[in-house]
Amino acid sequence: MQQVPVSLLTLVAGVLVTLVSLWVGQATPLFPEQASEQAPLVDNFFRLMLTIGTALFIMVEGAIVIFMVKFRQKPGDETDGEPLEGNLSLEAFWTLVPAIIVIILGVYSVQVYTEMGGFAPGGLPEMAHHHTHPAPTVEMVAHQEGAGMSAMPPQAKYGIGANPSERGPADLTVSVSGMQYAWIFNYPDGIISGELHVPVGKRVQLNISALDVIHSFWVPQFRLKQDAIPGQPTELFFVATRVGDYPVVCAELCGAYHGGMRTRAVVHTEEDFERWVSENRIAQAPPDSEGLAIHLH
Ligand SMILES: [Cu+2]
Repeated sequence: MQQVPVSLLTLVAGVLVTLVSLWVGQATPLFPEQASEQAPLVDNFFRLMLTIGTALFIMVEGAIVIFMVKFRQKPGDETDGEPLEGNLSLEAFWTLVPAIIVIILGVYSVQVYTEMGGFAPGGLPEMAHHHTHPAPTVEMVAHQEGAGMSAMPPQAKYGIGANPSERGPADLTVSVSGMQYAWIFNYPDGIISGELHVPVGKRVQLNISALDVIHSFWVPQFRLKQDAIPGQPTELFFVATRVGDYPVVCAELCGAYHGGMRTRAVVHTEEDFERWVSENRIAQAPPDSEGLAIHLH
């Protein structure tokens, strides 16, 4: 019987590895649902990495298994293995391939980050208005908005969406304060809530701050995560695409009850959101809102 040529075997193996890797990358059930415009960008990037990783895994582990079987010690063979020295072309090959993969992934990830909003390069970090207020109040929101409008030098902004030229103006801006162990959301009209409520399909801007230690604002279904840093404002920009109720998780170990630092991000239809705003505006009329702010201390 004639032997199958090695090159043909390699070709078949290559095709199989490619197909299996593509299938694993596309069919992975690892992700929760996509609930923001930004989510598919992140997922596509992750799927590419998973595809490449799967191919490498099969090739490396496959080679180990094949070599274990094919070059195993024969019975009675007590001789040493053949001494092998460097192989320049092989070494160049296994250096070049990972280098190309890393460069491609690097360029792609920057492109995804820019598409999601990126961050504005340069400028000075804004330090004002964050040490004077012990708790997030309506006043604090007003201060932050005021700071944005004054003729101060350009401020470095960190986070997704910090580059306005990439994303345009927001439809809704919410100030988010992280503290041990809760998130407080300040809305326009002086509404204060422990939950994030946003309308579907609208451009939402979150101005994120921390009152004590570093926290991290994370909504897995939005594929967005941003640190909340004391003294250094950060932000997130997103468009929610699915009505629903999603978890907000603190993703930075921030103390003993870090695990309990969770709340909800509720995506409403537009009418629902209007109703939520008007209900809370009535419930939190000025005298009450001060009472609530004091209560939060
Ligand atoms: Cu936290």
